Amino acid sequence: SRKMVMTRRGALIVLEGCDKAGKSTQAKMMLDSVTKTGKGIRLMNFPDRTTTIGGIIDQYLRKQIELKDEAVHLLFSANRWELVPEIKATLARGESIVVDRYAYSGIAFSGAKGMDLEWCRAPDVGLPKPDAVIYLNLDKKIASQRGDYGQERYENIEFQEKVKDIFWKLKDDSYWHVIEASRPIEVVHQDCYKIVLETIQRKEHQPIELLWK
Ligand code: DGP
Ligand code: NA
Ligand code: NA
Repeated sequence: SRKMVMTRRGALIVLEGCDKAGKSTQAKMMLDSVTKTGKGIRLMNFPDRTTTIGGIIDQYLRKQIELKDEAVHLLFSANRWELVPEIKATLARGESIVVDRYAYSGIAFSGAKGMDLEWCRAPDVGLPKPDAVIYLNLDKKIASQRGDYGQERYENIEFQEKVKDIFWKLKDDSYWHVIEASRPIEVVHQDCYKIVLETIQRKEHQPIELLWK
């Protein structure tokens, strides 16, 4: 006998924003809240420093090695592509994913070095398109009040300002949600949580689209 089974797919939710906007904190809170509802959800994080490519990226970020801007840009993109099978398989079995950074960081951080934005976008064209991007927006004054930046590459206020300008250019209101991240953590979480639940429901029977295609 044939049985029609309407399997639900998970949603791909991306958190973006400058360093110190609270992405990792919000990602963990989201995992807890959604898990409590009984829905499947997991976290992913780019760059994923645990892979072979991620290991090179890690050395680069910790300033242990130098790499040409173009080369490192392609490594960050390759690091996303190598996780695509896992992303697709996870969504297909009905589990949602909250991703800490994605292709937008790829363009914003390379673009902040002065690289051509279209060149930077090309290698990420065709990645699974996020069902929602939650952009955690942090005023530069408040960012500086959140304490010193770390010691890694890119962790300084001038560079982060350039990164932010490019994020703003990439913003696409058809699936981006800008959330003011200077408010209390729990308030920010409630806003993010509403977006995630709504997105999971709205997309459960929709195909996964391709980014920038
Ligand atoms: P995180 O582990 O999220 O703090 O990211 C490490 C740093 O790498 C952070 O400064 C942001 C930067 N970054 C994340 N993704 C990319 C990317 O695709 N390209 C470049 N150039 N930098 C990135
Ligand atoms: Na960082
Ligand atoms: Na990350």
